[in-house]
Amino acid sequence: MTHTIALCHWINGQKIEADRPSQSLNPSDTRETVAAMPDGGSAEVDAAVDAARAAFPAWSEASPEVRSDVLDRAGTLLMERRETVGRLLSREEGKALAEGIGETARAARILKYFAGEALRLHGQNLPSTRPGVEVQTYRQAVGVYGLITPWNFPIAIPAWKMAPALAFGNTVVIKPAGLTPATAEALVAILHEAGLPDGVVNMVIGRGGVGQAIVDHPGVDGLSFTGSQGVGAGVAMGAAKRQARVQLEMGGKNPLIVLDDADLDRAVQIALDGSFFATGQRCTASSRLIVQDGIHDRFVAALADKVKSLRVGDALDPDTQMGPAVSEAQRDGVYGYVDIAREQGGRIVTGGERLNLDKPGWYVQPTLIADTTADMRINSEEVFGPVASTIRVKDYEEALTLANGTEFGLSAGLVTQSLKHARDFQRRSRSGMTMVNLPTAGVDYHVPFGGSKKSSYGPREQGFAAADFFTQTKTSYSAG
Ligand code: UN1
Repeated sequence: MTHTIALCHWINGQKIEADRPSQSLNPSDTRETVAAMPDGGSAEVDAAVDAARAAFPAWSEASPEVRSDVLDRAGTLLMERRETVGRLLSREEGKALAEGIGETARAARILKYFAGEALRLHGQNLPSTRPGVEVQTYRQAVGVYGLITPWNFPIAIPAWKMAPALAFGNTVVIKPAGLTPATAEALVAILHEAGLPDGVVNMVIGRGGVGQAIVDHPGVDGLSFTGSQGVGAGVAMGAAKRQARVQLEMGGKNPLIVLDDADLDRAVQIALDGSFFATGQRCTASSRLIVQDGIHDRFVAALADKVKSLRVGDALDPDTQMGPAVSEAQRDGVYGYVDIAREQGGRIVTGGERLNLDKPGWYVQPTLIADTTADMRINSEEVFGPVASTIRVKDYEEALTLANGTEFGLSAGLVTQSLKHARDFQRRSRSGMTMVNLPTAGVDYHVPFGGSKKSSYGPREQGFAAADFFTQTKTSYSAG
């Protein structure tokens, strides 16, 4: 048994004590409380926004070296502590320990990447249409950003929203997910330890009311949200009402096409990784496996073997390959979708049963469902769990049509040896990201991330695209 972490809000560089009516539990063993947390409201959000506004002038006007140094130091500290922070992440979120440590290292690298970007913010210099006049563009800090982050990447997503906001001179109010606040708090604490000035990052812990107060606050200039499509639509409406900037990353129903010419072992490994790693709780997870007729039966049989042999268990056990679902609601949602798929005619090839291990946790069986059709609910709604369904197609064109045929468009994959089909897919896939001979999930941090249709809204996140959202452009004309 490890002790329960007593969480506080962070406002103006101080830890603010409050009652702690809620807990985050260890999904691998729900007898263990990871953290006890406060339940903030609009009073804490008001104080946090005031602190962020007060900190903005000095932070945005400081040399970019000041901002760069803080991010670089925080990245170094986080990398040094990736084992302990990664362990906390896995205890609180339930992803396998190697994934928890890997995600923490990724967050550290994101901080370091944006430490460099702080110095590379650049504009353009153009001749005017009028002789003797010059036009220049600058990118400038915007103000206070409200960040609302999900539980499935409890440290990487707070890092990839906070790091560009800070690098470019903005200040922040963040609400971490209620299921994983201790992991996010570890990052906020490290930023302060690295020398972040008071008020530049403020964190208010709580439920939906905190998010709503941030969305509606007139002192928040921009909102970045990752989560469900329904909540995201509300964030966008709240932002539109008061003309705040907004960026949303929401769901996916990501297709992985496997063509007849694919290397079977490779296709199976790609599907396994994309569909089941991180317990399938990634918006980039492969959930629709669209498989050509000639390889279909061999692919389904070989993938089923691999899925069956995945070791499901306590996230902290080094032998575990797949941890539990994050919560009871999430686990029950997975069961619900498997039942619906069965009722609608899907064939459960492996998994699909309730899973009870030797300790109380939200464990689920990794599940493969064959013989599904595109119109079934299992192929149109996001499950967010370790479930993949296969759809049989006759050729590439049919596969592409199905791949594009959902309201989502985040990531799409193709396994093939055909350069012709690969190139065609890269152009005609209606998703924000395409993956050829790679899993749909697992992205780099130095390039843009985002989708089309109902997967994303607003400017792209991450990489060089992050400056589009976290700065505003000033156009300056001058004559000699
Ligand atoms: C990844 O696939 O490496 O919430 C990242 C999510 C995404 C991040 C996926 N925003 O799952």
